[in-house]
Amino acid sequence: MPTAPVPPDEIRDLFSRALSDMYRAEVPQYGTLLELVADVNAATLAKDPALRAALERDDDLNRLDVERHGAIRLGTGGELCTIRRLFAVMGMHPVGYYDLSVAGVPVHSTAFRPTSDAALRRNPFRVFTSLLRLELIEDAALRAEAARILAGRQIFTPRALELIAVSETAGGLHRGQAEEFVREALETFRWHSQATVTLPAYQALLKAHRLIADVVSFKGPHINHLTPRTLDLDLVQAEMRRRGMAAKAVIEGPPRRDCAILLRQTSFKALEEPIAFKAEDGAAASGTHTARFGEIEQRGVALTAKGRMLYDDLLASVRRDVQVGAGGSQAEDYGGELAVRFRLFPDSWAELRDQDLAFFRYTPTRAGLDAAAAGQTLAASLGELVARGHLRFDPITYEDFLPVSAAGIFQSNLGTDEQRNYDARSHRQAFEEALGAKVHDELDLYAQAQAQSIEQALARLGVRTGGLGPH
Ligand code: OOG
Ligand code: NI
Repeated sequence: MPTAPVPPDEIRDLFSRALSDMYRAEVPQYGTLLELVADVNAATLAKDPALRAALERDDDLNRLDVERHGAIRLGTGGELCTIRRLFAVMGMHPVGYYDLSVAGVPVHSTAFRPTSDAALRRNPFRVFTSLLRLELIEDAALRAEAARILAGRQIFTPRALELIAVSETAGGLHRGQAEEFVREALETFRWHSQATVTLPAYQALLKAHRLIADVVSFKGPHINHLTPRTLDLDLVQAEMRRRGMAAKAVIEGPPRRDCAILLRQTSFKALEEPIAFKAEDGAAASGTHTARFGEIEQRGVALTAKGRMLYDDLLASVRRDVQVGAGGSQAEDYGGELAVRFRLFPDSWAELRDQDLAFFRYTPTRAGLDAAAAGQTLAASLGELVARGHLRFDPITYEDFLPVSAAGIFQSNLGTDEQRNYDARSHRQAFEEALGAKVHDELDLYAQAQAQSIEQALARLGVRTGGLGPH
């Protein structure tokens, strides 16, 4: 009699820890970064008890130590479809569509991540997953050659494929299978120092786009970074520079604020790694490839559609007026201008809530529960319940990515800090067809989390929910 299936949340936790160990062994700088982030987080929490209390209330404190995101780049629609099934075994589902071609990067992407509050609390591990858009290679012969190479590779082990199918048909994996699944799945993310193409073929791909060479020349989609979450990005950035790590010129995302919004990110340059290319006429050639890099992130509150529009407008206005050059020139002007323009974005939790710019999780206060227990009639609107101290609200963490920021991270890791703004059509439908599923809308997920918290809070306060708006 087989044992009960292992919860997908637990498989994800096992996998993310195993991946982190593997990456740490492969890229020592990642280990250094983890230590640095842990130190900065501990120091930040020690001097900011209010932040500690807020994170505790939100259950964000427990997950902070294991919180990471990674990224991979896939070559074919078939690979994307199978990776969706692989991530589903671990309770990770595609959320959001990111079109990076608008920033001159020939990919489109989604993020596989847990979607429920409970699963996010357990381990919020996410993987930013990109699909190469071969149709953007202009040279027809090269395009055909790249397609041929990709069609001939299998990035999953036979046993991983079997276990995905077992999980789908049996509704889960038992303990032994889950552990085997983690080991087998890890193989897809491993680094290979042997290219599957010859040096001249690699160079031709490189000339078309560095990213194309990275996807097409190898046996699998090596994990290219794993990013810990810090509570003070500026401090880690300064410390990275002090330790001689080549941090990118600009921090992506919003400026530093009292009330953190969305996502701020910075990365340090890719490592140059030795590669053995496929032998040609009996002669093997060695060379190097840059793919892997380090990144840190700081997460803030998730914005509503209205808040996001304001964010996008302010960011676009800065990018229009201050263009950061390839070597990072103008980076200081950019940072300064960003801070100035974002003064238009309210920076208190109360204003963000009143103006419906961000999502919050509501909980009854002790006073509220006491008043309810004493049989008092409580206020009939959320705003009044908050004003009377019967209900409190805390920011809901942004769990996703930002397309403009992601493009900046791609570009810095491809060897340039230049900001480019292109126009291109989005190809979401083709992406979802390859994926074999629709991506979840991240705004729906945040709205649900907020609505659920309101419903539960009001039920505990004994307030009837009919007709209550968010204010
Ligand atoms: C992914 C770059 C995007 C992020 O955090 O926005 C990213 C890649 O380079 O494959 O990781
Ligand atoms: Ni990243």
